[in-house]
Amino acid sequence: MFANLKPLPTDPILGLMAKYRQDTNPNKIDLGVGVYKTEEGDTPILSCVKKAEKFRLENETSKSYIGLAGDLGFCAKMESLLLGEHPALLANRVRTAQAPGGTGALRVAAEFIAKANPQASVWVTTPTWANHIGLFSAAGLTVKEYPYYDYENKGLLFDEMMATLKTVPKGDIVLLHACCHNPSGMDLNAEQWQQVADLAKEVGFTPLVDIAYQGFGTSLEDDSAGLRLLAATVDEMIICSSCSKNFGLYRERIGACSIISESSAVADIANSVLLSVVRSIYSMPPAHGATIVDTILGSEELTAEWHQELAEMRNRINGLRSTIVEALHSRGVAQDFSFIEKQHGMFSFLSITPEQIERLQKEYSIYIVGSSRVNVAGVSKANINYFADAVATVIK
Ligand code: PLP
Ligand code: TYF
Repeated sequence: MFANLKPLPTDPILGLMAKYRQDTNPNKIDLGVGVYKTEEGDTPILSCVKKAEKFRLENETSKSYIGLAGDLGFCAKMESLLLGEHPALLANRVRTAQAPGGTGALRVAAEFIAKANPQASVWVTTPTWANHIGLFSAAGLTVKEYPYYDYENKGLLFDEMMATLKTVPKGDIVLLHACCHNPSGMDLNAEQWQQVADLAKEVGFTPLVDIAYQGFGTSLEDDSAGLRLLAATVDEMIICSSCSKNFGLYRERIGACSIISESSAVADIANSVLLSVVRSIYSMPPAHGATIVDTILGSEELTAEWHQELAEMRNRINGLRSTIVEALHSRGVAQDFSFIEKQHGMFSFLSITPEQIERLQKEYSIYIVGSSRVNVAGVSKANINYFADAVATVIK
């Protein structure tokens, strides 16, 4: 039976990661997979995480199951982190299930949507994180796209986006990136978020917000402002969050799927469906990541330390954006790269050709995703000149 299987392509981003690891060039630079890196090129464990782990190791009393929704303390703290003191929370309209990473949360959301409305299409930005398409398709949902990134002007196709969203049938899902859009780095501003929220209310589509980089853009509050605005306008919404980046907990696989319903009574029904979905996929989520986040957010001291460590990561990324623009422009390149400074999070498109990307990899061991997406955090003082010289050479 297995002999009948056809081989499938691997994830190009993860494939690039493997290729980089095999490269023996001492000057190699990894600007591929979206993982934060320090000036030294490491992805260390946050100090607040180390402390929380130590505390848990000493104080954990049981390894018994934690239940379908996971760690309830974690779930409540995530709701506050995402929504603040939001009317939807005060009205008891939000239910959250801990999930194995943001990806797990998205897959749970996909199955939840398939139960609520199997005919629903999920609308995603052009372009979007490639996994979005696979995750929703795997749940049997149709994935459609709406215009988003303006490749030519390195901004947003906001009018085109709104024109398409106006045509979305009632009951469909529109996926929005809360901040630090992957792969373009282009985010909606507050006014645009309000327009999208008003349109959702008018047209009747359900927003699904993917928030995988809260705190990496401008601040924890600002990065969730659009999401909060949406939740204040519409009756129903889904939020898929991830602690991989902002807590640096990538391999612990920790995230959450939150459902906002029109009333507390409907929220209870939605919750029963959400938990039944969880049970049919993995029964219960792993505990470790949730206990770490719960411990940090439950301690004023550790929360303060986390805010500081998060700000360090964010400031480094934003500083590198300016460094890259300066380094390229100082080499007299004809292309204008100033857009990199206007974008947020770890990613931007360099907007160079596939041939130039290939030359960077073959001749310089600089690894960039085929779409020209770079992970800004992979640049450092030690490699910026090598990187800028190489880019300037291949785009001449
Ligand atoms: N959503 C987006 C847009 C992402 O870039 C990522 C990437 O890591 C995720 C969700 C999920 O991340 P994870 O499953 O590692 O928590
Ligand atoms: O886009 C990225 O690089 C991150 C990490 O299958 C990632 O979101 C990439 C691919 C993948 C899982 C995570």
